[in-house]
Amino acid sequence: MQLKKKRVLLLHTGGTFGMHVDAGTNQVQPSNAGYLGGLLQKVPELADIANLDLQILCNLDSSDMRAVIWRTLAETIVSRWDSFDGFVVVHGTDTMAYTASALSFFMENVTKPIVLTGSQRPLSVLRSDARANIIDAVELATLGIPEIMICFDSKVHRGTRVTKYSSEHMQAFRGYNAPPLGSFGVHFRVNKRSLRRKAQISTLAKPCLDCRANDNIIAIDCVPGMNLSPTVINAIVSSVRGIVIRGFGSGNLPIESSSWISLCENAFKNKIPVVMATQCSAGMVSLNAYENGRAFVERGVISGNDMSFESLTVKLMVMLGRQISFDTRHEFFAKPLSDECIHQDDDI
Ligand code: ASN
Repeated sequence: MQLKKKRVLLLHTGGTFGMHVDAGTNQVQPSNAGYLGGLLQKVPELADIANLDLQILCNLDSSDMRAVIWRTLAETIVSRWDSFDGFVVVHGTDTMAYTASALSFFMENVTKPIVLTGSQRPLSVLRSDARANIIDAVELATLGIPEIMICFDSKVHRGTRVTKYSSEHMQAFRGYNAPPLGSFGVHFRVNKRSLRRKAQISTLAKPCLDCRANDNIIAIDCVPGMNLSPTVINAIVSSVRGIVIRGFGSGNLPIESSSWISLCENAFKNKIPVVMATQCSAGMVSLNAYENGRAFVERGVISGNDMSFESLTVKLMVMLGRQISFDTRHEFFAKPLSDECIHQDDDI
């Protein structure tokens, strides 16, 4: 007996996947919508895996992604929820992890797979990773895993626990403080212990949507010897609603010169939340570990905990969008919304 094929909606948002490389300049150029309409002709196997429908939401380099487009994407998925068993979002790799976090925070009670993918090389060129990635992503979207995921180079990551780490390798993504959820080899292997338990709700129920997010934030990297002038501090505090600082190691900043402390004190006075992240590519922020971190705990700085930079910045946008009171900012950050951080009392 032939099993009925699953229905998958492919939502195109842009990125290298659908572009072509101009032979003369080697520049990656956006291609026209007609090319995307021909996807099934280029990768006919997709039709064997699922009944596909295609919707082109936009055709952006993902550097131009922002909160308002995340919202449109989430609303589109929910508006078409009943007609599909799974969703594949074709997206540029540069900010894919931010979009995956945003969808994870915007959508509660996800009972069907939502899979983001893209490629390092366009589908139209030789030696492209686009073909394998889209085949894996569509297959994953038929498997009923109730998660928002990034599927890339045969690995599957939770949307809130992944980071882009290479602009060169086909393996562009890796997990951040978390192992992959699964991988495609000869078979698809799932890391069962990492998967969420299936929700006790019907897949007919639509996810609850809360797409409020305020992206008026700034992220600053500290380097040794870097000081912020009073003019810069004033400019920051008077123009943004939230601040992320990427400190050293477990979240440390210079204290012998007072400018970082001054930034945090000024932000505190103006009820602008400051979140400390780390420049390390693994591990967690532990502000109490050193004097150079404790000084910022005393100034009300929020710990980024073990969150990826992408997840942490989007969580700050969500906190601002939901108008969480300044006094409860630490609690909001410490509590996972979508498995983006450990519960404070769990071991990492
Ligand atoms: N600049 C592209 C983007 O993120 C990179 C890619 O998709 N590989 O849209």
